Amino acid sequence: SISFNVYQRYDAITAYLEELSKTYSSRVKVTSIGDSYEKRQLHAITITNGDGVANKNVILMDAGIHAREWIAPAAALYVIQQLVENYEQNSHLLANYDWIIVPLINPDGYEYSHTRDRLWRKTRKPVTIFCDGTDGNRNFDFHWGEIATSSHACASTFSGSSAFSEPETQALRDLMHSLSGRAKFYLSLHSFGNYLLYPWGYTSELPENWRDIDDIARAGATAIKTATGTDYTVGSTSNVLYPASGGSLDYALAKAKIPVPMVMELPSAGQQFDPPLSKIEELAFETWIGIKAIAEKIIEKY
Ligand code: 0X9
Ligand code: ZN
Repeated sequence: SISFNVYQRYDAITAYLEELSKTYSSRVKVTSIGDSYEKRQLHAITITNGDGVANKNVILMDAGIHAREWIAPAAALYVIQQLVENYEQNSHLLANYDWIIVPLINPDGYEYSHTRDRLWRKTRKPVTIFCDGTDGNRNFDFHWGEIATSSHACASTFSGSSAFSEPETQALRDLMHSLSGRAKFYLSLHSFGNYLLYPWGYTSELPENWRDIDDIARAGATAIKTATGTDYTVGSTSNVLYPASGGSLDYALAKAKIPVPMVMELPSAGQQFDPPLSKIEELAFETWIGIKAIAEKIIEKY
């Protein structure tokens, strides 16, 4: 089991995933999709209904590409807990779909934000003798380095020495491509600001299927509003937040051909990247309500 009254560290998250894979071995598999720069395993949990049917459609999620956004991995763990430990109530979400979740895609940065620098955002691979780290969400190879990214190694939005310069973004890229054709929905969890975002980040134009994506995102926002009263803004990244290129969101649609990709910027509870410990569980629950509503739409339409 895992508790939501603290922000869990990498080792505790890993132990929880291992525990689930042992306790629920017919429905859960934990794999490593690669190593971080500091040689931490990047764990993906595959959750199924255990019926043994191969190559089902997939819902793909990640969290924690930005180190300091601690509520994001917490919410991903909550989704995992609901799908695995509360399976009976959620089995409809696993009948024809498998879920693959990477709850902490940037563990080096996450640990560094716990031990050294609370506001660290990037990965941890050195770039120059003075500065470390690349913004993982500027490092994807689609309009890489064009907009709202920095070419300065010391900047918090440094796009990297090249596209996919980081082992963490390479691993996520490879996972996306390995699920090509199967993955229908991709969700990347971030914080903060209550946004449900879809492509594009690189241009204010909209993707050809934006009406479908928008409709599905609004189902999530409405479910959250109904459950807790929390407001989410829904729209394309460049139109409702800011233009930015090289993110995993745009890459998922353009290159991995995942038809419905979204970024969710979770609430701050008035404390930026530090929602109080007493709020973690309710924010994670509320996020789960939104994700469940979105997943139900996806399952119905794809
Ligand atoms: O700037 C970002 O990477 C995200 N916001 S955050 O405050 N969590 O850093 C927004 C990402 C939206 N998606 C794209 N830029 N494609
Ligand atoms: Zn972020």
